[in-house]
Amino acid sequence: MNRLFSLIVWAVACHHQVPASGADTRRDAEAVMKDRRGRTVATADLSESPHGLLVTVDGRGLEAFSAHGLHVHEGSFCGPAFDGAGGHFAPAGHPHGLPEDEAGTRHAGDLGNLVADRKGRLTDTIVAADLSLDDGRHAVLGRTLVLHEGADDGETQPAGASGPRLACGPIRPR
Ligand SMILES: [Cu+2]
Repeated sequence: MNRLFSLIVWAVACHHQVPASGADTRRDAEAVMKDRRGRTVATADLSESPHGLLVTVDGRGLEAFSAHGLHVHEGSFCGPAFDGAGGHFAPAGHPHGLPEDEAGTRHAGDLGNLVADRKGRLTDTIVAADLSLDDGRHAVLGRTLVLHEGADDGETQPAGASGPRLACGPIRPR
């Protein structure tokens, strides 16, 4: 009896989540980037826009004025030493670079550098013109977002000499 009741509640709840018109296809995703001890270093909100994928990062507890490379990595999970994240997301190949470099000449997952303020806070929005949430081979849902300990020089292959992986988070639908 209780089970039946739960099932009905579940069915009604699910029904209410279905958009009435089916026209609202806007979707959001998030990545909670944690360090190796499991502490949250930064969160990222990912949403589609007419300009490309917006990646809004909010982090704290970093060293004042420190610069950190940020990339979409191809792996679907972080793993204990963040090895699961694999290499940079580069569906079309190309060498490593920075977002300022023309799309189609660098990894699609190259998101450049974030710099902490004097209080160690990171707040920035990156526009990734050649990424999408779930459209085609440039889709980032189900991949990982990785913040590195150091700055990305945009030149050194394959990862810009940005040092060890400071924090990692799977990109999940919100
Ligand atoms: Cu990386």
